[in-house]
Amino acid sequence: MTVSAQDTRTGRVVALCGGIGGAKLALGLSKVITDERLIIAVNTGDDFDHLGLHISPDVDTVTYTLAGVANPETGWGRAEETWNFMKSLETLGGETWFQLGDKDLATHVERTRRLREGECLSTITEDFCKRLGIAVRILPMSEDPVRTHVDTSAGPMPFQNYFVERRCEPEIESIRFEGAESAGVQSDISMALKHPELRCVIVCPSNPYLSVDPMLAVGGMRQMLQGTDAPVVAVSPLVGGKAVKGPMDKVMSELGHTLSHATIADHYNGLIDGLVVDSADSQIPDRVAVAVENTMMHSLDDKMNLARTVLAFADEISARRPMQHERSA
Ligand code: FO1
Repeated sequence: MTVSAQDTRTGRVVALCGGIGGAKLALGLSKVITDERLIIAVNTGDDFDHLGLHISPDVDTVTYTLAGVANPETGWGRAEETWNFMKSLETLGGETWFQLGDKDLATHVERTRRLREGECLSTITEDFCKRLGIAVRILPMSEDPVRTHVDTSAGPMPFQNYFVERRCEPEIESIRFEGAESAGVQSDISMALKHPELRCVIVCPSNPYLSVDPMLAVGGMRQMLQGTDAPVVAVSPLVGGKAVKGPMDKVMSELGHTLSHATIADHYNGLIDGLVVDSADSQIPDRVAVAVENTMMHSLDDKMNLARTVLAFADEISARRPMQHERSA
């Protein structure tokens, strides 16, 4: 049974969100905080130009998920898709390794047209959200181009060529976020992070290395997270000691990391006040508060329950936190 109790606390919540895993918690949050108090800041490091179109995969995954039109099997693209465009493209010898459904194609064509007319990505994204009936705010992490590139055993390549075209087969050696340093955090996200009324920041259970790190690399983002009095709470993307899906296990081991909640806590060292994990992990440094909860999200109830748990955990950390003047005394 879905408890419809909505969260009435004031204060903005900013959720940092990448692809599919993060989108599940973003959906849960959007059912608990149902208006513009919730800002979902989305990774755009996966963006790329393809077939002459500007494609923003994580923005679209989150938008489609919150609009209830995402493909339930893949998590990306639209439900009830048709593939006439791809079939025709194949007959013309076009690139078909990146699957673009007919409904999904409209998003890329219209976004590309509006970008070319000089509109910024956040304006376009918010307009699409309004048209899809989404009441919370979904914003790209930056208006400036940030592009994830991976250095692999098969040489350097853009993220989508690694993740989709090469199906994550090449061994990953390092990850770079081109343009991140000179990029600025999207202005509404930045204002929310600096706002005295900020309630908390939530790092959704996205891949820390591929989906969250590009966001942390955007100029000023780390400083804002370290500078806020609001608690920053992350949800570990590991369940049962493994990644839920996607290449996380492979990426983490190829980067030399052990698969543990402690590794996640260390990775976010100095940025997070709390970590929500599916099982206790005694190696987590005690500077990080830990909540042990079910973090596997199958049903909408699971997503809403985890959202409520994370918000309550953040509020608890706030309540325990000495006020600014006490701390500076
Ligand atoms: N992921 C795939 O594994 N294969 C695809 O053909 C594919 C197409 C695609 C089209 C639009 C879109 O928004 C996402 C798409 N994705 C596809 C997912 C995409 O690679 C994302 O970057 C990942 O979900 C990681 O966030």
